Amino acid sequence: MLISMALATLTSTPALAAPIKITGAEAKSYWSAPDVSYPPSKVKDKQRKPWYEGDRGNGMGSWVLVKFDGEQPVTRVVMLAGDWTSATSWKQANRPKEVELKFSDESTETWLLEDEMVPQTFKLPKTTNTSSIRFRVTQIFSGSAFPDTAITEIQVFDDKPGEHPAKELKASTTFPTDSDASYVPVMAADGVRDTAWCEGNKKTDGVGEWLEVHFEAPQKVSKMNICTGVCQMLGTLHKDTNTPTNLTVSFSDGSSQKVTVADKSMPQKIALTPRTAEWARVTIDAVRKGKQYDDACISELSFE
Ligand SMILES: [Ca+2]
Ligand SMILES: [Ca+2]
Repeated sequence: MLISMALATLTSTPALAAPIKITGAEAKSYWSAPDVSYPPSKVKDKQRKPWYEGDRGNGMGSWVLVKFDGEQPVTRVVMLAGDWTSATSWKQANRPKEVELKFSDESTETWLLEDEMVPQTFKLPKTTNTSSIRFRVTQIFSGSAFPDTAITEIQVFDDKPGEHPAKELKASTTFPTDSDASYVPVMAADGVRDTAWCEGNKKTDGVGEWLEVHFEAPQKVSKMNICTGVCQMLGTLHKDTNTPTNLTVSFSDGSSQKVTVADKSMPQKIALTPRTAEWARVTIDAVRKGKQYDDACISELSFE
């Protein structure tokens, strides 16, 4: 009895992670031209434009540093490696392959990355109190066209209650990757508003299609955070695709709830009847039609 209770406690331990606010960013160098520049602040703008190093050579040895408001207990770091401006530019520029993390107490960790256009997570071996993290690129995956290394976003988390980290995202269908972007489900869990999962059912306007978030462990769920359509800050692309307005949220415990979402290019927080679940699915019940594309998109989806 005691053993089974201990196990139950262990398996329901919530994987907590609240984002730590990045107050500033610096870099050894950055790429700029009269008409366009890629300063270090691009790693914290929640958009798909990246920081590009401006060193001579391929970017090995270049670094970007993010700062916090005083010392913070860091447990995990997420990186969108490479240039996420488009699926094409991601292939063209160098992506970090190995990064040295250096904390404000001078201690370091080495992070080996995969060569995939998906958010990548590094869990620190122990909670580290630090006021900054410097990411120094020590190995790269070579791009097909540009001899420069890019990082699109860096997100840093502590162990306080926040959005439940997603282990995996699944969807009923996915729009095929084109030169503009990838629309795979995880694009709805990358912390970037101008990347999205889009359904790929050519016979419908998206009604009936679904997106599912699997958590790292069973979680108490009481809120949904959602950015529907292509939830760009300027909002111009938002009108182009079908945008879900009515959803059914269903859970691994068999329960479900219908919700209405406002048609706006803004993150929305929707209260849910609290329950414990291992995964949550949103099924599209109705859409506002897009001007250009008859496909429905969701830019960000998370639960807390
Ligand atoms: Ca960015
Ligand atoms: Ca996104």
